[in-house]
Amino acid sequence: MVEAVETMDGWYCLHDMRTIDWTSWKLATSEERQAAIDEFNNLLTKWEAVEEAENGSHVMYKVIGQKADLMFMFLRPTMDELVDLETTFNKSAFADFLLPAHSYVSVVELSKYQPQKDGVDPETLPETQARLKPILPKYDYISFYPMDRRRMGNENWYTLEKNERGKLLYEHSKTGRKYAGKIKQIITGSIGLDNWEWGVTLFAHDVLQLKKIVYEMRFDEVSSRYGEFGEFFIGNHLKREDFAAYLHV
Ligand code: 76R
Repeated sequence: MVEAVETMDGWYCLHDMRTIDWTSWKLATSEERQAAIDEFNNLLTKWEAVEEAENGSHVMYKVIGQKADLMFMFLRPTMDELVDLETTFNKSAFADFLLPAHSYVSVVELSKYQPQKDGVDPETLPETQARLKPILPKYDYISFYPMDRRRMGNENWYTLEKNERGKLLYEHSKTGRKYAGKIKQIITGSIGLDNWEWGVTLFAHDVLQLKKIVYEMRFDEVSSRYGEFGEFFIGNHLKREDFAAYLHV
């Protein structure tokens, strides 16, 4: 039987996409709009305190295109905290003006394909812990998409031996490393949690690098033979200080 790989799992993750109901936002009085913005700013202050204490992280992006208007990515140590956060957000006045567009549930994941060095469990290393519980970068652009590993005919990831999968991922990582400093990637696992097997979140300073890395990776065997991709969401960073101006009507 083919051996599975052990995963190291970190913070739980919710990608939360919302569409703004501009019609009702415009119909609200300016006092109602201001109250919604103030309350939301208080929520942001709470989330920032969580991030400051390194108990989670979040980012907020403006989605380009009609799939959504806003994309939040939330990380929390437990699924309970994640659902509490979502419920509190849903109860806020600002959420009255938002329509659900999409969501994706996963957990930050690293795998143990590489052989252990000096018998040290990589999960115990501080650098691994930092990657499993990342403070999300606030880069200008984000790209999120879910993906699967193919299991069809001769292209079946799940019948490949573990060392073979490890080799293919090592090749993949060499492509990835070429984008050091340009792209920051966070892989979240969602087998058993959501409809696809992984979530891929990429952050970039230059939006074109998102296209370049995904294009180049299409030619890595692990993607060309074994990658299946879902819907892409692309966003521009929405800074807290720009939030009120963004909503101004
Ligand atoms: O964790 C590590 O950095 C070790 C090497 C590595 C692994 C194991 C790595 C490096 N990745 C790994 C696993 Mn990746 N990654 C993707 C995508 O669009 C596509 O074709 C694929 C989407 C991108 C853009 C990307 C980027 N990677 C994985 C897995 C889980 C595999 C499994 O178990 O099957 C997926 C789904 C996945 C997908 N990867 C890197 C990158 C980049 C930029 C790196 C280099 C990171 C660095 O060294 O700084």
